[in-house]
Amino acid sequence: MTLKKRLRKYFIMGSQDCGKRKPEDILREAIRSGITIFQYREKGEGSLSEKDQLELGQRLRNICSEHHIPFIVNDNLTLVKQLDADGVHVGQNDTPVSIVRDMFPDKIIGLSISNKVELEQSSLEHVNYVGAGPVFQTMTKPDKKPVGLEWIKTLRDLHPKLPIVGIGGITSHNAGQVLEAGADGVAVISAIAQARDIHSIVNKL
Ligand code: TZP
Ligand code: MG
Repeated sequence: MTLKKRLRKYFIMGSQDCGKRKPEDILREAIRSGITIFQYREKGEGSLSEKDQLELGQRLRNICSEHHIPFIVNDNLTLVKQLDADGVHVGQNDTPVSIVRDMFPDKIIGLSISNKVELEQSSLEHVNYVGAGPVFQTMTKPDKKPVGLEWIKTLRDLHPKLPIVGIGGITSHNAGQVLEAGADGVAVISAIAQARDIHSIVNKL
């Protein structure tokens, strides 16, 4: 499968996103329901200690391997190595992608880009896909101003072939607009992690 296709339903989750449910159970159900790629993002309030992160990461990594779902790790390059992840996603304030590429010549590298200034500062030659957002207002990153569908359209116009995934405030109701604006896929946390009926939501995405 091409990476563009792999990005179509991109589920992101850490223990802090799961409420009372077990992350393993949510991931299994999301995979059964049709997600195409997964990112382990242990971050912010309620996230696990280093040791517990490694243990949960190993369990989630194994679930993805069993089902041939690419396993991406957010930010943490040590964890990428320890879990032998398929890829890593970094933001503008994380390790520069040129260094990440030197460390991991064959892994998938994703980079968040939210505006033209960030785009100009980014070495796209080291990147396999770009995360664009937050598209809509979201409680998962409340302090970051939404960039709207306009940013997806702009990025698509400037880079017709670049694999792009929209992120931030995406639900089963607005996912279609994100794809129409030019994204190859939608990345979601709360829409799946907090869904009452994961199967129905993943289907609608
Ligand atoms: N990056 C930009 S928005 C966001 C991240 C990690 C949070 C997305 O979470 P949700 O719950 O799908 O809005
Ligand atoms: Mg980051």
